[in-house]
Amino acid sequence: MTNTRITHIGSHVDKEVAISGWLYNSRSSGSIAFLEIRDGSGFLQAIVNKADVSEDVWNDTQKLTQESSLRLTGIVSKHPKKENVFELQVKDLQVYQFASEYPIAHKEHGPEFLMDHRHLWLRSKRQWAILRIRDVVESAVNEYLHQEGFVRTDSPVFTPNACEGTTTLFAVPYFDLGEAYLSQSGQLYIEAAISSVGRCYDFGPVFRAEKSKTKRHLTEFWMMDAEAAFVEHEENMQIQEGLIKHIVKRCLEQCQEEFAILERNIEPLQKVVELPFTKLTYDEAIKKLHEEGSDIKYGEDLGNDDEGLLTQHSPVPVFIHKWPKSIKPFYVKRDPENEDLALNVDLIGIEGSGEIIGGAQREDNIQYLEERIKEEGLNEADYTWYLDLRRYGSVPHSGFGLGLERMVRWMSGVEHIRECIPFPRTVNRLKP
Ligand code: AMO
Repeated sequence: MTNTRITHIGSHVDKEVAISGWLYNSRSSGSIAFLEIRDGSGFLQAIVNKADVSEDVWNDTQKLTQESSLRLTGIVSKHPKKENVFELQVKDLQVYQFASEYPIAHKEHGPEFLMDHRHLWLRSKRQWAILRIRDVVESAVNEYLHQEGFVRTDSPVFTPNACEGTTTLFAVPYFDLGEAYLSQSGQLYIEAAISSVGRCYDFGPVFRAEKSKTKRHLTEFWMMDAEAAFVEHEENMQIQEGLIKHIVKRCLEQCQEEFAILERNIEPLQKVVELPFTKLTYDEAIKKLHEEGSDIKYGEDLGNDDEGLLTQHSPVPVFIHKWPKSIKPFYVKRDPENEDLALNVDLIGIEGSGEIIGGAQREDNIQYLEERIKEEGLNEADYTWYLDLRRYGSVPHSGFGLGLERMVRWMSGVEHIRECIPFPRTVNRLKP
């Protein structure tokens, strides 16, 4: 007899197999019990017929509680009506544990209750689907970047200096060396690594002490920072577009079951793979926003509503590029055609997903960088190493940062980002 996982069950029709898992749901009618089993790879209906099993097995079946862990042996059969759906006709049952009364019943629970029980909530079908979409997104990112010649060179989490401004830093005491900060982005470090490997990326947790309590903000989230030597502004956008298309394509290919569980309409995603992305300069975006009735002033950052207005009729994500340099970080290169503008870019996703990527061509002129570091009130001594990169073989280069949970939120079509990371950290939540 073969041990198998639910995902492979279709290749064992009419054969006897054993499956280990948990009881997700069950119902009984007279002498027949229907057990919905999950084993991590999928969900399966197992049918226990009183006449086909021993008295002990039948008694155990009656005692099973939600989330009891078990091993079932039986014959695989095709679902009588549904294509590609299989069932297990149970012959034997071994119970690893009869679970205590499970706190998350199959009914509506409030979000705070579910968040308090996140360690258990992860087992629900919906959370299972999101975790798996997250995994597909991560794999697709790694796959695309390797395909494009990027080498993974991960960045430290403890850092001596700020990357994205000083207002959102988490400080931690660091032995006799004073304070360290949890990284806001690994960008500055991968800028160093491009001079070794040409194109590189990191992928890991970053931290922002941002008090934003929106559906898109976490205090700890995962970011993929990519950086490439000799790549300038336009090509930077091309790489980003290629990456997003690749992720969406992989999700469409590999997440059909997950999308069905989440009732996610995939039509908009198909268009994203096929059509070229839209590009608007910041100036054009402001003009468009005014036409749409927004009261945003030139020089302001785009808010949630503005991003919504700019993408509402677009079938594809929209690049907003060349922002006023005054609202962008010190490392962004000035636009040679207009010194007041920066060669940066934000990619705004469709379907209300908001900003997915932030990126820029980097300033390669050392004098200008020194001025900008002073202007931003940063401690120059902390950036000496970074300025070395502009001393020894400075090259034009660009990069970008993709927020993993923003991408997962968009792909899954869920409303709140807290469901897009296994254990979310937000302003109000540190547990479990
Ligand atoms: P930026 O600050 O735009 O750029 O961040 C890059 C991307 O990270 C995601 N993101 C967040 N996700 C969840 N919660 C948050 N609080 C949060 N903040 C940002 C977004 C965003 O587009 N170093 C630059 C990138 C670069 O130029 O290479 C940076 O960090 O998806």
